Amino acid sequence: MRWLLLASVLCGSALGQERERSYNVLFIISDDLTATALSCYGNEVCETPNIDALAARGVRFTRAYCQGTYCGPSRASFLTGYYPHAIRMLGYKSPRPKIGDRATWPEHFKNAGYYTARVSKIFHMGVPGGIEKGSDGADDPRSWTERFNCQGPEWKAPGAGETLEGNPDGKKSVVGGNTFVVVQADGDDLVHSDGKAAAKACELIAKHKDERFFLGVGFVRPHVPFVAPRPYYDPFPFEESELPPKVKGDWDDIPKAGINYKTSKNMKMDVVRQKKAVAGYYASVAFMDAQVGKVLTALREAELDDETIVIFTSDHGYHLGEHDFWAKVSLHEESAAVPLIISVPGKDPAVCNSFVELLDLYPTLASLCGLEVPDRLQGEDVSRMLDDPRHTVREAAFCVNGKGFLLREDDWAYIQYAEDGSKGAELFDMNKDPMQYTNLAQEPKYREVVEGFRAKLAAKLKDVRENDLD
Ligand SMILES: [Ca+2]
Repeated sequence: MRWLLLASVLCGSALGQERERSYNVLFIISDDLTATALSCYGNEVCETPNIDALAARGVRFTRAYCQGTYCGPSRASFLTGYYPHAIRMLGYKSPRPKIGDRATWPEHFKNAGYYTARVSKIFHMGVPGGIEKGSDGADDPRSWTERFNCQGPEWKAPGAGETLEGNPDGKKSVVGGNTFVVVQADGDDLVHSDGKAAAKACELIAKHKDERFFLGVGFVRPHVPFVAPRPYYDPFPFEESELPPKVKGDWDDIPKAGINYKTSKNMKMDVVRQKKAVAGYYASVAFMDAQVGKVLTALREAELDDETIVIFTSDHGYHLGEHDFWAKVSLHEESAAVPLIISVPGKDPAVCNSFVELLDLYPTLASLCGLEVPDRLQGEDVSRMLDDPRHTVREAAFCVNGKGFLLREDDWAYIQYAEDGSKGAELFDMNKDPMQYTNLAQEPKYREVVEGFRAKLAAKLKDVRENDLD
């Protein structure tokens, strides 16, 4: 009898530990969201109370970087555990052919017995085209137990709309596509893809609360078109939008390859339209934040806060007029840095200034949930940072676009265009010049720093390409 009792106590305690090491994962990703738009990252105009509340109970990372500054490569990278150059993925296709039978991040959890679900955009999806159709995009079906697309009207939503891009005389009516359009939409949140995604996520949390789940919830705002129900626009009258400083001669020291694909100039946006773009972006962020709030409320109501790790991030950052650049792709700070908040039950809230990459999510979450961490993963397990925010795993974050490479260190940001550097380079002293106005790459004084970075970049790329995929 005593043995039985002891065995049951031992067994119970082992089960208890097992339970302790096992969590649900709620992964929330916004599309094209710059950290600088969030109030918990210091924005004083845009209001994001729900994301702020998550930051207040989790660890907020101030130096998190994406691995590719646009949807396709960024998402393919953190979902597979490889840098974009390892899977030769700089476009918008599914990474599956490149990884063969290797498990993606959600698939790794599925293989461990988790119920895994995708709600809306996790792998790449065209916005707004794919959302209007409600199609799967470049999804990876085997990653998920179930998947749900969230069709929405996007720029066709009834309301007051205006095309800001390529419309200098204001004669164009509201036109869609991947373009700067604002729509103050009639009706409520549920008209739109993100409103439907939040509702589906809430439903799945309630339905699967008694089993382990990995739930990926993708919101498409603030990706263009800037469509949100009218009340979200009210706090942001465009006349009051503040634009970043315009510095005379700002482009003179930026190599041609570093001038972003969207600029105030080539978009033909005057200052009024630029202000409307900022207001539309903020309204879209506020709308997305409200949807995050609904999902977090559902988690609390299901009494799952104590057993669920919540992650909030974006696939890359965004320019809102800095250097007269707009949108993504640039390797400057606004575009390469991402918001990242990780909340783990029982851990103290903190702000962590160590470098992390989105690539770290796969090994870190596997480790936190007691799953095997596959050796092949190119990211790092940063879970120790959640106990000790001073812990570091790398000296530099690494990020690419189709044309160039970024190495971001404590003191420097180094951007090189073309692998041989033949298309120019940018070097910024991030302590003295955090807004990146003065490119030092051509200054004789910094020749050694530049040479050092050239060598570090070559070594990094060699390392990235040494993988098990060929
Ligand atoms: Ca994106």
